[in-house]
Amino acid sequence: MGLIIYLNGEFVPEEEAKVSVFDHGYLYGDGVFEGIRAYHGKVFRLKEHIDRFFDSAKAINMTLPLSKQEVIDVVRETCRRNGLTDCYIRLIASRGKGDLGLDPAKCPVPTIVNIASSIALYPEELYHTGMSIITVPTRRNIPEGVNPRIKSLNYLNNIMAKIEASIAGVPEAVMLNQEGYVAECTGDNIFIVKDGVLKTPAPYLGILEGVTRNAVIELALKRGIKVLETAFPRYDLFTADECFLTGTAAELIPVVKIDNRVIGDGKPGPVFYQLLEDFRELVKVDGIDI
Ligand code: PXG
Repeated sequence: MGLIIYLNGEFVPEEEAKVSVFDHGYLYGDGVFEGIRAYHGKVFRLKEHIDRFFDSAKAINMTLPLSKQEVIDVVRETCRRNGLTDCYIRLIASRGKGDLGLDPAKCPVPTIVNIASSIALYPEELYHTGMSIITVPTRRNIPEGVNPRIKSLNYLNNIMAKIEASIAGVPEAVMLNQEGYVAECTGDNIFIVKDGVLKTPAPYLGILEGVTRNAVIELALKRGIKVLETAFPRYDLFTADECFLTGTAAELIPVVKIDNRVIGDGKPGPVFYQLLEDFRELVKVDGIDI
């Protein structure tokens, strides 16, 4: 059965959810988006996603035609209309229809779309065996260009890295920033554990400040684990006791090999298992009701 899609103030069947080929989201990747998840009838950290959505729009000088509360209600209503309680939600604001030039001033009205659909989960086995990933030559966008903190419709930087990983036969890529410090993966943030300390790249290094990342930092602090948001090179990956990734789709997923080198003892570690358990409890209670 087809989905009901929110498109510019209306809920329409997916066959009717059409956007112009003159939309600058299509012509130039000019726009922003969010990937959100609902668990058991609650949209996880919806307020944080909406805040980031509005910050992304502000950063590209786009004024959204809806208030934050209206966008929250659009997200909830899209879930309700599709009868979904556990789902993946894709909220998109593109610059809107304009002419063939790149001037956004020719696009008077942003196009707002929201999709709620079933989620493609990683196999549960991966949470026990761990992933093998590589660092790739493609560097993360420099903050002075398109700042990675903006969740923009320009994902080519990450897609290039993903292609490099796929060619090498692994599911994910570690991207370094321009200075060679570890930044993040193509759609996930990265954490390491060394001597009981949890470390993750700081936002100024040029990363998307993940909602899952921030939740994991809070959970770790609650457990009394020391957390450092800092800069580190690949050396710290290779010498880490544990490594894992965080993201809306992945939740927390362990990494046991990087560039064919074994991380720690080659198995997901105790800090990972503790935080995954805490996270899976958190999603049951921390969210806005559909
Ligand atoms: N870094 C990047 C570059 C991302 O795109 C994250 C980190 C994790 O952020 P959250 O807020 O989700 O914890 C993302 C997440 C998907 C998918 O379907 C995920 C993202 C983008 C596109 C698709 O897994 N972004």
